[in-house]
Amino acid sequence: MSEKNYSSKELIEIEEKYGAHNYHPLPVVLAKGEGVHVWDVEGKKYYDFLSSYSAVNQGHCHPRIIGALNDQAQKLTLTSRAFHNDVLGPYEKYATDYFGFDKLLPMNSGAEAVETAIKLTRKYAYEKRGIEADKAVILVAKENFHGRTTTIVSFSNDDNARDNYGPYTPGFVSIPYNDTEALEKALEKYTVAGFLVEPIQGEAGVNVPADDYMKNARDLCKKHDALFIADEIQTGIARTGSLLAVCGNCSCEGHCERQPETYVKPDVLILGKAISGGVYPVSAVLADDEVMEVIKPGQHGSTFGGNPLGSAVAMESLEVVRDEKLAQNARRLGEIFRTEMEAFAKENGWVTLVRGKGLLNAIVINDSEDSSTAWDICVSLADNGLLAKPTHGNIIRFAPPLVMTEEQLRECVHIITKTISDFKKK
Ligand code: IF1
Repeated sequence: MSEKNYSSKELIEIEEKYGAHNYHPLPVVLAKGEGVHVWDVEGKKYYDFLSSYSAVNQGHCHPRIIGALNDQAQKLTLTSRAFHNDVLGPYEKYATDYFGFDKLLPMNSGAEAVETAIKLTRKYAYEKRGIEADKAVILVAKENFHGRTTTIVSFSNDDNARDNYGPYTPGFVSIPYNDTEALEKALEKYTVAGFLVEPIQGEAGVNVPADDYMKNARDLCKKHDALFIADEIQTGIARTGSLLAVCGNCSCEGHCERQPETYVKPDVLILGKAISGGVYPVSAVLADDEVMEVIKPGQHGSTFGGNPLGSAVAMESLEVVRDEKLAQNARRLGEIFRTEMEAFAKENGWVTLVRGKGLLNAIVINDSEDSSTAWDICVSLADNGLLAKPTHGNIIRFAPPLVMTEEQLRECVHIITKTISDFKKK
């Protein structure tokens, strides 16, 4: 097919006509990515401050990860699990050592991994704890985002993600986020199989809980024999300044040292996105044998889960995180970002709050949730060469690739603060 050089405008029109309208993207059409930068069809260069929702922590098209993709793609891409392949075992060994668990169950999308964790948790409750069939409850936090399957949206309280997809899957109880007392009460009231929670709520607007929330949740779950399930699909892989957000404030050397005093080890760890550097869909559920062994042959799986191409890409993506000390860089640059933005918020009427951890941050815009101000500011940011997007209404998330330098970060802070200073409400 001849590659006509469509303009951004033409490409948006083609998508509009032939594609489902399940997204409302900013009017930017990207054609190239390298490190912290992306370029649109017309060649305009941008800083990427979304990182594909924290899937591109290692930077766009990282040469080592692309190299791993290309090498494996020349050999073997998919075998299904009907047979073994020579990459899956080494990947499982590498990743379970990397994160400190006995076993890994490989899947593809984040939602698939969350669904896997739900099935694992329920099966463990019935077969190991003797909970009555179909009576297991999984606790979830209000304002959660765990994906978009029918079961997952069954426990979402975001109407846009949930409406008109019923009938909904039962067996989930919502409790307030960052509320240890509410968690304890629910654990006492219900037959709880597990508590599924994001260490920081990304989509809800980068809600950072109290420092001891994860540890308290871990301890309460242990006390009630419920599994503590950490969804680190967005917060994991060094994004929040530690290898895992549940690590707390350990002095992570780019590789989880599992500091006993701060490492809050979940019973079930869910990973996705940056585990494969934004190069290929890979997700994973990690747990120790006591939990993982409830799944026997034929009881769970997927065509692409554990394929050699994704496994090779994931190993290299994780190695890059460790070699380039991306957790430390995220922690250091995140502190600079919040300090600079907090100083700006003091003198500018548009920014009411700055919050985040590592390089997962957000600002709250001083306008109503249903106003278009946050969106309009993001359009102006794009005009000024920086890509970001609002989460809910008046909150703008800022999450650049973790390979950013301090000089680049300071340049981006300048772009953000100047854009907001010059912003005039329409
Ligand atoms: C969209 C949100 C972010 C996630 C957590 C599981 C998943 C996600 C903590 C599911 C995915 C993505 C999905 C994407 C936009 C983005 C997102 F806005 F939807 F909520 F990041 F905050 N757990 N998040 O963040 O993983 O199946 O997508 O691989 O659906 O619009 P997935």
